[in-house]
Amino acid sequence: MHSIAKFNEHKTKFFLYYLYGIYTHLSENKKLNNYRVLVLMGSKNDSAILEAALPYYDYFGIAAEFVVSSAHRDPARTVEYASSARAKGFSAIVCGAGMAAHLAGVCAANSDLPVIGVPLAGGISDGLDALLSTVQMPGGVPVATFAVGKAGAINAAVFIARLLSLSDETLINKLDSFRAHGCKLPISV
Ligand code: RP5
Repeated sequence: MHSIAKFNEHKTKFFLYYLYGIYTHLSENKKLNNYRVLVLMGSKNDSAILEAALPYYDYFGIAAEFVVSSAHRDPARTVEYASSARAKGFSAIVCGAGMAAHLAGVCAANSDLPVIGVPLAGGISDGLDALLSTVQMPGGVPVATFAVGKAGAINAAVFIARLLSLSDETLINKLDSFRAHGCKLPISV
């Protein structure tokens, strides 16, 4: 009798450890796969600059989805992307556009997610037109506007990692290593 009770006790303990293992595995996975960022660009020609940030998103474990949708050439589609982004599970929207760069502004007008604008060169004064079009938003409709070009695209990824690190210790550690490498990606990502 005694040995049966002992056996049952072991079985119960084993079962509880098993459940705990499943729970830990699922929550780790959730943490790793949870973050999604929508990266919109005004033209296919903008993709090389915006995709330069891809290794940074990878390093921080953030899934970045790149989509071409112009505020001017595909207005309805762009509004749909912005207004459905939160429900689809995105944590932020990054918008890269050149010339009369209204993409980030349109997204900020149609979503309450953090919207980051990356002005791109190609128009007048190497992107000064896009910078002013992106940054000069009316009060209440914010677009966090970063540097023109590749640096801005990369900083968008790092900034989003910093925002998400407010509630994620794994990201705090990743940011620590990133800083220890001179704010560059460690060699083996
Ligand atoms: C913007 O105007 C795009 O973001 C691109 O940088 C620039 C030129 O656009 P396309 O003529 O290549 O469509 O809308």
